[in-house]
Amino acid sequence: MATQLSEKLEAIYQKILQRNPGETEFHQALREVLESLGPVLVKYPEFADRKIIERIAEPERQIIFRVPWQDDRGEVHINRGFRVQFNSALGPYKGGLRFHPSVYLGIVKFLGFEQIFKNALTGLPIGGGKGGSDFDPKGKSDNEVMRFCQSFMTELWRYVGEYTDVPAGDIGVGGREIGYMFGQFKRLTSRYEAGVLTGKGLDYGGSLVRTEATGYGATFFVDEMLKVRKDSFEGKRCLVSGSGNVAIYTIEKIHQLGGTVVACSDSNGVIVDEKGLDLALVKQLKEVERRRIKDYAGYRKQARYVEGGNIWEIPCQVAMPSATQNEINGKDAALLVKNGCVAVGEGANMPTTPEGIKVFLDARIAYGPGKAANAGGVATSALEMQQNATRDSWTFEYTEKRLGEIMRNIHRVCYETSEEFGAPGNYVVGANVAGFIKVAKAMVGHGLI
Ligand code: NDP
Ligand code: 2IT
Repeated sequence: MATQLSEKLEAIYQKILQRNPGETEFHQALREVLESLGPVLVKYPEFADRKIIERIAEPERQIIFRVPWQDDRGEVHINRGFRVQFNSALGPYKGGLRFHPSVYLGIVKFLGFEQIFKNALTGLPIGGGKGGSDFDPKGKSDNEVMRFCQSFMTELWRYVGEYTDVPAGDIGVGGREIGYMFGQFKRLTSRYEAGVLTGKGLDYGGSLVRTEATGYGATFFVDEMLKVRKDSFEGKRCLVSGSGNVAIYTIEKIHQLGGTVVACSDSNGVIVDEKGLDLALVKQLKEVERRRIKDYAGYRKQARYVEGGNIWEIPCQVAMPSATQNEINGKDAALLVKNGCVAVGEGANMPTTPEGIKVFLDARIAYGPGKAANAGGVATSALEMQQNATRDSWTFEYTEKRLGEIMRNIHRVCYETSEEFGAPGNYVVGANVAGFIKVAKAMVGHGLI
């Protein structure tokens, strides 16, 4: 099913695979980028001469560590912590931390690898990195989460800092966890270094709009793709998978732009509300009470909960996957297209399998890949770093305006690059090529390091 690579790129790909056995998600993310790079190596032979691809695919540094902690009954648990500092050509390593039982090196590396190009697309001075742990925050008390975060930072603090590596949130890591990690960093270092983490609380150096940024940004990106097609969100029936941070603010912005989100989900099932999701209720259940999305059905008569359901079977015009990797396979993609879906914007990282991507591209619907569409989160993290560096804090309106400009710019760069490289309207090619060239040029400039 995968697109052919040139002989040279195939050889590079095979060699990287052999060096990194078993890291299937990393292999998938790598292959997707390589499939876009053929024409880049023709235009820039110096990238091949200097082995830029081989260097980009090898993280600059990888840290794996033990994270011991005690639960509320005093039982001892051991988790594994990761930080992969992938590429610092454009700035300090930047990228989130994921706490989820599925986390292992292959997941952290796929996320870190994509982060390099995503961060380049923002136009802001940030390199790429990612980290996390196989810790499962579900069902843990507040005190257990705090003890875990403190233990995690007790090792991580040596490797992070506003000029070296700036982590943030991702799945399972939100404002609460960032707060506990910031507190422990401050305690261990005796430094109030606000710029060491982003996604902080608004009381201590966080930025307005960071909470909303990924979902808002992804929706802005889809809005731009629709504009190219002389279309808009107005009156559109939409699906948003997941019910976490990205999903919630995607729903909010879609509703502000005149669309209606009729379903969301979690790893257990799907909530369908044909009248449009009641976002205040979703926020109360998920953000305030930390409950499951299933409980929504108990408060809205017309809503139904489908345990184990597949959200992509519901007809829609716009789909915004906002849960996790590989949540849309080839069959799901074909069903979406068949049911009249005209635009897909990825709030999640790599939510569509290679087979699914092929279906969207062949059908020529507007398809915005994660590394472009969800870049609003990390871009607003970079705005938080700017505010911290100048000890300033901006208004919501100003910060959202900056986010909107950044997303429009990313869309424009991806679109123009897709045209320049012979694949007009293919945002996968646009994002991969534009992101790669920016990083590659900086690496050439830095010499062989
Ligand atoms: P949250 O932890 O807030 O929410 C995650 C949501 O996705 C939950 O509803 C969760 O359901 C669901 N989910 C997670 N893992 C799985 C799984 N293996 N199978 C099915 N459902 C799953 O995370 P975010 O909203 O922050 O992240 C969502 C996606 O967006 C991720 O891909 C992340 O990498 C990406 N992203 C996040 C950014 C951010 O700023 N937070 C920025 C850019 C991208 P359940 O509760 O059942 O696990
Ligand atoms: O995948 C992502 O871009 C994030 N989880 C956000 C990273 C960040 O540093 O804000």
